[in-house]
Amino acid sequence: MERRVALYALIGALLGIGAPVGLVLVRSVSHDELGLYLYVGIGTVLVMTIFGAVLGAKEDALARLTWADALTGLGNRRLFDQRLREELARARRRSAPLSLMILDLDRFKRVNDTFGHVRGDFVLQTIAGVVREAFREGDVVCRYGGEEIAVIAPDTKGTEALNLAERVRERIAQTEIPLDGTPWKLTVSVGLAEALPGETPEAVTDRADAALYRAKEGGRNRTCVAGTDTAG
Ligand code: GH3
Ligand code: MG
Ligand code: MG
Repeated sequence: MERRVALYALIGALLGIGAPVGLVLVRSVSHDELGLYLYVGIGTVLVMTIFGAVLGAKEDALARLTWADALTGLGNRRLFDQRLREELARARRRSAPLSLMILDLDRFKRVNDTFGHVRGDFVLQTIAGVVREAFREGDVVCRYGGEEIAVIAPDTKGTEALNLAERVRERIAQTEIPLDGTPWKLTVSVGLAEALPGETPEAVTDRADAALYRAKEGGRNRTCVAGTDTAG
């Protein structure tokens, strides 16, 4: 048995044993029915509630770890895959628009090569913070790959998403990140696709990716919007 399973089973067993033992103790000091009801009614319920809350809090913490990217605190790839599937299905049911953006840091390898991976990580965390701040609560911001961030924007048409993407791109370009005392600026390229009716997660991701590729080819620090054909 796993150690934690054994530990919590033991705590449960001790609490279980404690209940009748407590009952005997209560009985030995008082034969009053009220004392008995108070013991069972309040004592047992309180102990079970606290035990349940402790387990629930631990499960919450684990769930956060399961869905979060350890470095940036954004959603991880697993969350992205799941939410894209769910949000596309929801958009289809409600005939609502949905946009997907993939942001890729430009020439990020240079940061690592110049300042080392630890500073590179710091840059990634900073940019992740800027992106998260720029989007609404209902938008899903995830670390898609190494230095790529994907944003699912439900109920958002491509034209509206283009404004959002441009706003965040400009904000990043203006952000000064202190590296070894020198303010460092970097840019991102963005690929954007509005989901087509009934489109699969893979297909819309492919189109956003192709648009991102065009943004890179076109000189970086720009947003490209996917066409409606599969070539992006
Ligand atoms: P481009 O403009 O074409 O995107 O150039 P780039 O240098 O950003 O692209 P490339 O794919 O050549 O390099 C991506 C770099 O991102 C290489 C890799 O070391 C770095 N990277 C990926 N994940 C992490 C990470 O978690 N931490 C750090 N420090 N670097 C990372
Ligand atoms: Mg890059
Ligand atoms: Mg990349």
